[in-house]
Amino acid sequence: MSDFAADPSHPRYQSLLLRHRLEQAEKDGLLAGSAMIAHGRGEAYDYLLGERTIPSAHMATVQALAALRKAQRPVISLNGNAVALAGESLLMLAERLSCPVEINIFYRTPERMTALIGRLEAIKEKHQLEVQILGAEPNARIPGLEGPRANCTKEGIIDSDVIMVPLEDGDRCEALVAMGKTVIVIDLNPLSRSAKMGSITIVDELTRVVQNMLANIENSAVDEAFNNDEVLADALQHIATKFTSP
Ligand code: PTJ
Repeated sequence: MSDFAADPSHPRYQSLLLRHRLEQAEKDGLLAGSAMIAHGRGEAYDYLLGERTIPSAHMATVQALAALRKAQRPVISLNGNAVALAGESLLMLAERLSCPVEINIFYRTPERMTALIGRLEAIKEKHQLEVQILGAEPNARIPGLEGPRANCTKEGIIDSDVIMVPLEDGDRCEALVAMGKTVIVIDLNPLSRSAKMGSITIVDELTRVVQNMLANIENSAVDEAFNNDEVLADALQHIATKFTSP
């Protein structure tokens, strides 16, 4: 972040900071070609949600935390955007949850995998974190998916019971749900296939979600009445209100 010059008092500071992280990650070879497009779509939805955590997203975040804490084999799946935007806090969360992270990318190339693993190892070293980083040597495939994006590890994604997938694509989310897993989706677009397919969908911006999780880690309990369709409907309602209120 060395050449990031914006002042924290700037009204768009947070947005500029996230863009800067992506620009830097692009230079470092971490990102997919369409990463900026995905981010732009996320920004548009975030604007419509008021760039804040709406109450139903907070509820879903607490439910997700509770599921991760209760899980036998939780795992956090990471792609290029997730590492670029929130690599440090995601690894801190994984340590607090005592779970591994697995690099699992849609546009898989050996170069990107090496760059992403290298970035995570550097964060681990810097903060002296005890987190297992999986994905470098895939030994299994997600059933029902074609091509390199299905590559994963048995000890991570395959054997997990609860998996958190920030900014996931719909196909893979569907394949993970079909495997019987509890799939926690983080996606600002409540209309995306991933958002609709997920077991617990957090309609909120990734960096805010991870901060909220870190802040609430001791205070999460499973709510048996949790209803994911209501979470999605509430997010859409917030967006609709944006258009109808002055
Ligand atoms: O690193 P790879 O190869 O796995 O590729 C990652 C991307 C994100 C490029 C790939 O998965 C992709 O193309 O994703 P999509 O289909 O564009 O979906 C990304 C979703 O994430 C969209 O619905 C966006 O609204 C949402 N999104 C983008 N940025 C954020 C976000 N949701 C939460 N927080 C964000 N910061």
